[in-house]
Amino acid sequence: AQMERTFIAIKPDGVQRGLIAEIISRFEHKGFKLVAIKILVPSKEFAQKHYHDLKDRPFFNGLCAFLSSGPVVAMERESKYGRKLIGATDPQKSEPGTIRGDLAVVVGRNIIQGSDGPETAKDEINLWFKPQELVSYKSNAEKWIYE
Ligand code: YYY
Ligand code: MG
Repeated sequence: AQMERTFIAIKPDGVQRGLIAEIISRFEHKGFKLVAIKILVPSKEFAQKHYHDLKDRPFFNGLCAFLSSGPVVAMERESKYGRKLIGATDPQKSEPGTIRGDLAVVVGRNIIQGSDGPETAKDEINLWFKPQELVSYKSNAEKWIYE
């Protein structure tokens, strides 16, 4: 496996429920390298850009209204583990042990966004972060996490 960049966002429900530290700790404990992090309230237009692939779905408007309804914690992280920590889109179908499986109940309040692959990760990171917001450093933990 190769080091993969991923965009992760704690949605307004996760922030309001006091789950920022819980969610961040899961990625931190799994050895995901933190490259960028910030808190912001996205505009509705920004949410529409982020979810542009879903613009024809019936839930698009509500989804964009929800994402822009309060603060979101946005991150870029790097790992060789993929998106299994997050769990299936519908928390009713996510396995216990995953973030959504443990902490969320319904699909419209599934507390976290994670890019679904390297291509969408690239687009999402470019949308949410300016290049100067990404921090370049050597993780000293890596030699203990990877062989
Ligand atoms: O990547 P992921 O968040 O797991 O699912 P997507 O298919 O990209 O959908 C984005 C977002 O839309 C999802 O996290 C909740 C919402 N949504 C919904 O409200 N109802 C659906 N039937 C499907 C998705
Ligand atoms: Mg998605």
